[in-house]
Amino acid sequence: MAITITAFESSPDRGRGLARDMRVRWALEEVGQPYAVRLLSFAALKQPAHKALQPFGQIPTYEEGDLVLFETGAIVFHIAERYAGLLPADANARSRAIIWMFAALNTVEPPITERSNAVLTERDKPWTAERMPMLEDRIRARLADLSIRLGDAAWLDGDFSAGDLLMVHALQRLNASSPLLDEHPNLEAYITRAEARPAYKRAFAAQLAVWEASTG
Ligand code: GTB
Repeated sequence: MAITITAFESSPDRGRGLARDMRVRWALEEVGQPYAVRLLSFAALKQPAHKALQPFGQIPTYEEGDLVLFETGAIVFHIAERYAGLLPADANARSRAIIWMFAALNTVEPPITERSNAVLTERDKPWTAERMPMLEDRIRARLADLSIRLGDAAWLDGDFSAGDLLMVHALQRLNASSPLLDEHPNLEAYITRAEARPAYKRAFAAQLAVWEASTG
């Protein structure tokens, strides 16, 4: 069944792989599934046609035959369930990999997103400078615990999984805007290892090409 996803026609990250279609592209590349992309303007995101697919007016969405999905966690989970390559076959190992999908989305990513929002949209507010140390301490605490758990392992639990994919993408948001990761060389190496995967490189090149085309 043909797969179509949505993405920004002109991404605010200028093709650095930070917009969330990158997760879906990367997951599809890991499992070897081709996909088409429908590019949307910010205005189109808020139109009824897109909101029928994504009630919050965001990218990405995922269409496969009659199936329409939104939320990158659900989309990556669907891809990992349907196609081999992102979750182990052993039931317990699979459940442990799924833990890391939830940990990435529910425990590690929220403080990172909170800080990014403060930097991107609240920079000029009088309280942002006062709030920033607190936001960064919350991230620091998560990174310290994650770093200890990862130790010198290549991936969070055995082979590379959908949990690593979501975790790395959450952490990359920090790489772009803060030195917090510098405190944890093993997390930096973890990101570098993930970025060296051929599937990651193909996904990154595809979304960068969209940005380059949009700038002529
Ligand atoms: N929980 C949803 C999911 O995981 O699918 C969140 C989806 C989401 O945040 N989508 C964003 C969006 O459509 C784009 S990716 N925003 C438009 C809107 O809400 O109106 C988030 C994002 C945006 C910009 C950068 N950047 O510039 O670095 C990085 C990530």
